[in-house]
Amino acid sequence: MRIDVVTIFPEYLEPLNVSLVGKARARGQLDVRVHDLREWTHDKHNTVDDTPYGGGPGMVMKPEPWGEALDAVIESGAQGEELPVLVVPTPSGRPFTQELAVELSEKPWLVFTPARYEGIDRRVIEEYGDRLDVREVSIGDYVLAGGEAPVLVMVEAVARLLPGVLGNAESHRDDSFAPGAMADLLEGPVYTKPPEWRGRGIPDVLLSGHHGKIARWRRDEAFRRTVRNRPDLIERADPAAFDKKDREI
Ligand code: 6GU
Repeated sequence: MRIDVVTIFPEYLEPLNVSLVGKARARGQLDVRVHDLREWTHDKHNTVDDTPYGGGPGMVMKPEPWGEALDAVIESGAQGEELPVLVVPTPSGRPFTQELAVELSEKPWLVFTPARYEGIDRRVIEEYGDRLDVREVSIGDYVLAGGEAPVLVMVEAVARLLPGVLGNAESHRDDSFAPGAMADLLEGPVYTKPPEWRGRGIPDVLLSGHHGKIARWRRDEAFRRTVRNRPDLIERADPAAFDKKDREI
């Protein structure tokens, strides 16, 4: 997969050199290209923002640098290569979910446009919406100063789904929000050695070697945790997803 990021803070994307994403890049599984939006300005001060039409607080990102930057990035695709999906981080976008992460992980090419200030002139989103699949996406119900941190979040969520990026092919099977038997439930608690730490032991069932009992215990713990932390997930789920033992909890 290829990922381009256009930003006025390229250094904010440095963490993409580290850990899972960094390793995927080093192995050639992921081609990440970070671009400085100011390279597509032409004035002495490399201006990227201006005051909003209609008045109001804050500044709006000017359309011309974004247009030149996105044209250049799109044209840098190989002849005949598919067009990218344009991912526009904004607190007014649709929620970024595991489902969207999976969908994006199946695309060959993503372009992210993290904005600062009050966002990008609307005409940019309209212009590229006529030519590309454009997704305006929010990572949650809070306001950040810019879209760079959301890009780090989204790239990591997508990269770990790419074939061969996670060590163990089964590592996402039990993820919270992963489809399957535990769909709709959060992951429960986990333990490792030593068997006793500061007087605290391990639930006996995990040492029993009884796989059926362990699976049931894990499900019960996942259910309990979901009821406590995310009751909305239980209410939203298909009632058929829950069994009699769940209902006893
Ligand atoms: Cl994508 N951008 C900003 N600036 N704030 C956010 C967000 C995005 N998602 C949640 N809050």
